[in-house]
Amino acid sequence: MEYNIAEICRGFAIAGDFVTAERYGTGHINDTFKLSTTAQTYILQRINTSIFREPENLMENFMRVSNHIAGKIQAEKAVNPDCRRRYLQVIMSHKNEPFFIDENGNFWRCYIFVDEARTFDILEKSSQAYAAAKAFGAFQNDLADMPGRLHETIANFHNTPWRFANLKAAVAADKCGRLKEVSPELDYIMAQEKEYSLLIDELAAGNIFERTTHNDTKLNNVLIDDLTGEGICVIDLDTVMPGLPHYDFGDMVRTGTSPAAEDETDLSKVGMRFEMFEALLRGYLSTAGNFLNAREKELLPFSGKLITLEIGIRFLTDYLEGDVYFKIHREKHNLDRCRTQVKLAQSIESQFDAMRKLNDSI
Ligand code: ADP
Ligand code: GN1
Ligand code: MG
Repeated sequence: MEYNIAEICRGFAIAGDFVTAERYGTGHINDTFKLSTTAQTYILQRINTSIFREPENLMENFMRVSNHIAGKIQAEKAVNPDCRRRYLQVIMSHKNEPFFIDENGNFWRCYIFVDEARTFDILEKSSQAYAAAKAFGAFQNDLADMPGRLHETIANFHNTPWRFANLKAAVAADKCGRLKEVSPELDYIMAQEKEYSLLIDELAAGNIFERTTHNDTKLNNVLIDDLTGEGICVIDLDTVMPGLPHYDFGDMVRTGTSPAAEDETDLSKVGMRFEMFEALLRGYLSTAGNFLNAREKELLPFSGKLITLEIGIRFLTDYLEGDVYFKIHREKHNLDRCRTQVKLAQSIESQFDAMRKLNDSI
């Protein structure tokens, strides 16, 4: 669907006059535009409200998180002169709300485009992995003292047993007659069942703790500074809510260690690069290491396999249900995505002893 962006811009207190807007990024859920006016560049996003059912609550979370982080960053002004690039600066609507609802009921938000920085769908070097993981660890650390509990923007988001139960329901229904195509992937996923409740059981047993986490730490959700190579700004705050640190570390391993795209069809290219895992672990522990307890730290390598399989389960469920959740751009797109996740989980499994040893040595 196309939108009248020039008209939508008029809802926000932006600087200058509308010049252009182009679709931007590779996200699977929202619609993102890079917007230029005569004065400034912005990101304008339409929130997918069939997935995020309570967008006002989501934006309330967003403002609490970005204000909390902004407070910390501004306190460091002397050491960080370009602090305005380090957090998302939301543009208010003319009704002084952090969103604008257009005449068709679409829910929009707008923030300043952080220039001279980029995101990577595939990491090129281990220094980027270190920088990105350090930034996500700092994000968790910064939010550790934020008062109150955030809204859960999507219930059960990282509840792996629940995701697995949904997959089994989709298998039983086989609504689109696709089950026959997915046997190898499904067999592997079924065989790992005993692992799916491990983190949730550890939480229930009081060995690990709920914290405020990002929950979608795809490596393309952190902006890497062009000049310094530093992870300058954590973005995509839709799922920041109560969670486990492992959900974030696990998703970094899922998206930061393979040299292939999430939807690569040549599976021989997919696998975990150990040097990337090491850089992620060292970068993450450099900022998150001080608040994790021994058991939380011990479970980090496991989280890489778990979250990779969890997202694989979600792609497969969506494929069986007829591609109703993730945006697809070709036939079997969700199946291709599921296949890379299964291949990556197998690669992680085969290197697991070395991952654990490295983690124990840090
Ligand atoms: P999605 O939910 O669709 O993944 P994101 O919020 O991650 O949406 O935005 C999509 C892409 O837009 C990001 O991967 C990043 O490249 C770019 N982007 C988002 N926010 C900014 C920003 N404030 N400054 C510069 N680029 C941004
Ligand atoms: C979605 O919006 P995006 O593309 O950053 C999804 C994540 C998945 C990811 C898989 C709200 O993230 O949970 O891990 O796709 N976001 C939501 O690439 O479901
Ligand atoms: Mg994103």
